Amino acid sequence: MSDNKDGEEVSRPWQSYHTVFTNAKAGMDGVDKEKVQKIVYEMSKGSKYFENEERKEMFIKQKIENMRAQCAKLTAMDISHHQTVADKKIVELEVTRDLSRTWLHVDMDAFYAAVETKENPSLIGKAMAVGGMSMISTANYEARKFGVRAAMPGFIARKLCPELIFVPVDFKKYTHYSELTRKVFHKYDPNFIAASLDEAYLDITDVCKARGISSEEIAGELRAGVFEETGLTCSAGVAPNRMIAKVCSDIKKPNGHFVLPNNRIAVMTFISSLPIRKIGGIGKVTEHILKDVLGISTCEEILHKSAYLCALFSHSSIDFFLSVGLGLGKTDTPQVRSRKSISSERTFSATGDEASLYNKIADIAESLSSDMQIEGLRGRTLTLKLKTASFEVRTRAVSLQKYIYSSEDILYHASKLLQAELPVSLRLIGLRMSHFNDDKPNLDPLQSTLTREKGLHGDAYRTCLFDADDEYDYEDRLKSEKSSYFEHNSEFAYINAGEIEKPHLIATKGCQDKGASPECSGHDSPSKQAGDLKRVDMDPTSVSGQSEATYLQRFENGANILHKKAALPSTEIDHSLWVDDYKCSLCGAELPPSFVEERQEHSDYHFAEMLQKEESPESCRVSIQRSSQKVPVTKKNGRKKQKTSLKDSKHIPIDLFFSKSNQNF
Ligand code: DCP
Ligand code: MG
Repeated sequence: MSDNKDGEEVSRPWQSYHTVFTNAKAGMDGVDKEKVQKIVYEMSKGSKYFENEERKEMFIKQKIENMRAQCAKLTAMDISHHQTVADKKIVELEVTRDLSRTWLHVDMDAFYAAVETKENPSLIGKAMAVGGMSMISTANYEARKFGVRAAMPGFIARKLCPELIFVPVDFKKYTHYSELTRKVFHKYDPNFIAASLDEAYLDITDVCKARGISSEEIAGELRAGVFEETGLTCSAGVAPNRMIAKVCSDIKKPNGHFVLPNNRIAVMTFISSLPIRKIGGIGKVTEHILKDVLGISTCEEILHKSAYLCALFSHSSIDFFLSVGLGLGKTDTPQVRSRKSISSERTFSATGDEASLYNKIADIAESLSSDMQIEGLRGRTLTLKLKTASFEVRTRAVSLQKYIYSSEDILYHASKLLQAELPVSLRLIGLRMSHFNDDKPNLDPLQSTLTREKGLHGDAYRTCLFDADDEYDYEDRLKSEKSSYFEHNSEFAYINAGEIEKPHLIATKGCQDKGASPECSGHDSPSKQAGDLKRVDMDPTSVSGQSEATYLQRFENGANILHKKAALPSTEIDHSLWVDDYKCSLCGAELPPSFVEERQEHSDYHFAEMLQKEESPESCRVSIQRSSQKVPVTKKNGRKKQKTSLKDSKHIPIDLFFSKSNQNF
């Protein structure tokens, strides 16, 4: 728990208990924060989740202390040197400022709740939440006044607001309304970027010009159009780039818009007093560290402390922070990128039964093969992902000399990989195929690395310290480690038998070269994503387990790699959700590893989806597929599963909720 004065910490421990549930969303300004914190604290206390939060907190505290010590060691000469580097970077970044485009970020107000209310007007004016006792997906603005918010377990929400009405999630409805909103967005920017069902980025530069009207008028018109089409309200933000547009759309929520003029002074003034936490990509941990180590609370203060940032962080992080300080963000429309991998995985109750594991891997091979055939793909790197009963995640990969796609070939190689791991008790098996036959050899440094491997090993089954795809990034990253005390706010990688499983620390491909810019957190629409396709099958017999896992903490004191056993932050437990460690395998949203809280929220979001699907009578086995479809979630093989009624689940222990969340990704 954090640094309250000792006396206070004993008597009011909840004051230092900050979780995602206590973080304010729009409409929660007047909430009695302490009351919420106390209830959340009391209802979580003693749970595995709580313990994990405490461990995370201690870990961050340690980081902060180390970073402070590192700062204290800086000499005047060091600081002057870092200042020169920082000033140069600022000049370079400033040159990239593009004020020629106008971006609009639109976000529906209390989306799921609003849809439910539209369909059932008796809910108007009543505090309601969409979801159930284990998790709520969102709450309307009436409920938010009580501190009820998305991603909160329903039983805590009910404690905060005893009158709270729960409405079950119905994705069909939200998808329908989402489609309607997109029809409207399309009129203003046919290439709009759908960030999620209820959110989109539109480049309105051309429409403003063509019609000779202001961005303010477009924002008003678009919102009115959405209301006309759907009967739902939305909020919008207009700014010269996407990062700021997103911040702006929250300012007048609900049912309003805010326009920031396209000039540098307006941007700098806006950004100057903006709390860093408002920026997508700066979550609880980053905020904590920047504040406690460097006293940075606002975006402007980032620029004041630029020398220290350069002393403490890696290049990509510095670029990101300085971009935030300058109010810079992406202004281009992302291009379609080609698919890099395709995968299929299955979660099930932990088992060590070999026959059963082989059956499962055969199923997965079949499913992967059929997906590959649909896409016309052949690949030659096969990666096996395993999650053990104790939540360790392992990957093993083989680079083949020929391209394969048939289920027999996949199964043959996958079985060999699996065999080397036996005996083992597993709760998840995944297979991923990459390096397709249309990949361009020799143009890609990754490819040449792989070729070297191949030369050495042929088809030998090797333990993959990191995915071949990531090798280049990894090496690049290692180079910067020496000077980088602390790259991202949550530097963890999984260990497996003492080895690095995968460089989760990588600034992310596709983001790295852009300096892990805030726009890497911009959620691209599935149709615009770098294409990875992943199928996740939830086995109806899945059971919950504990959230412990091992991780490797890296970069302590500059260069060393320390192995430690500890609980993972929940975001990291969900790491299998992130393809290539930055793209959400379910919806394609991009969130680099450093975006800890956003990732947690994001996985909570999908978890809510999955829980609802698990709980819904018609579907227990869920297949989720992300490709160029607009609707990323499809159901298959419906099987009945007991539904948790609100009555029955009056007292669901919080651990059940969290351990369930772990199993799902
Ligand atoms: N959602 C979810 N789980 C979360 C966050 C969101 O299931 N942890 C779902 C429900 C929301 C929808 O996504 O209705 C959109 O998310 P927003 O963050 O935009 O939240 P709302 O639209 O509900 O409210 P706001 O008015 O703050 O945008
Ligand atoms: Mg919304």
